Amino acid sequence: MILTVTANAAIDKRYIVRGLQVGEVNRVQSVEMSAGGKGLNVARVAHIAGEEVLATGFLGGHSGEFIQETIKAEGVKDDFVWCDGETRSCVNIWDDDCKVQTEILEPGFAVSESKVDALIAKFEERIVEADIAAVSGSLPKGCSPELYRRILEIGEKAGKKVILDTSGEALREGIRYRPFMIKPNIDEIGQLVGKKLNPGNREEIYGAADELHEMGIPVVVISLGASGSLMSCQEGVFRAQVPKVEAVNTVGCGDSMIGGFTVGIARGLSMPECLKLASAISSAAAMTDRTGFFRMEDMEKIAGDIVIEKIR
Ligand code: TA6
Repeated sequence: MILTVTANAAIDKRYIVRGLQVGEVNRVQSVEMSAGGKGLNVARVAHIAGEEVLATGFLGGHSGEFIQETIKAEGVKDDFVWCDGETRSCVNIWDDDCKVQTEILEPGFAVSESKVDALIAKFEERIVEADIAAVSGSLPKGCSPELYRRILEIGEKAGKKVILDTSGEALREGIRYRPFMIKPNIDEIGQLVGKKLNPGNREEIYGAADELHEMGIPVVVISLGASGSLMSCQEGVFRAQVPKVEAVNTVGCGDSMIGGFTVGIARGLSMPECLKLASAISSAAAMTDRTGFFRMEDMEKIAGDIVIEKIR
């Protein structure tokens, strides 16, 4: 079983507009809503790939009920901590004229200390039956990175692998508690190792990933966008080259990649095999309008064209 934690769930609203004008009235051509927040995208993707998934985190209000009903209908099991606030909405505006994407993310409701304790207790109970856990996304108001520290410590005590996919202070704090895997972007990895990295300088990026790996994080994955991704782990440093796909929505592709890793790890694949599966799922996710979703047939077609190269 794969366990996902989404502290800051969201209803993801994708607006399709034509020629977005800041400061003007903009009419939306079509709207799509999905149960989102990074961990829920991970959960859906892992379920589509055929794994049993349990989603936990915080939910509240009518939006929380919408999310619960939606994931239930999609086949994902859930055990959330219910809070007094209203789960946030995150808006992703796709301008179909200039093919540009704009994201507007709400901060999320305030979570009390007793609810944080309740989530920790749930995680401690559920991690026992899990093969792997993925803890993803930002923290809602009132929730300090302490939440992720406590989760990572429980995971370590239970002898389970915990992936931490977050950013900012939560990531800087989190890496001190040795998550099994992180997936920072180039700016974030630069902040973690204390130097600004040049995206064009591959050697510098490989070196930074190695540095984090040597700090005690078994797997460090860096997305290089359309150029694929890079992974530093015990077996070496690997680069995944992905074929060019007809991308229609790249929101949630990073979450889909994490979903692919959870599936590979739960199936006992080697890390390079996990990278291949995760890259295929993430590329397939870019080919659909729906956020945090992919079609098996797209993934299977892409998988054969992914090249995993050992760099050192
Ligand atoms: O990665 C896409 C996404 O998960 C969206 O579903 C959206 O809800 C957003 O990211 C949330 O990001 P955050 O960093 O605030 O948790």
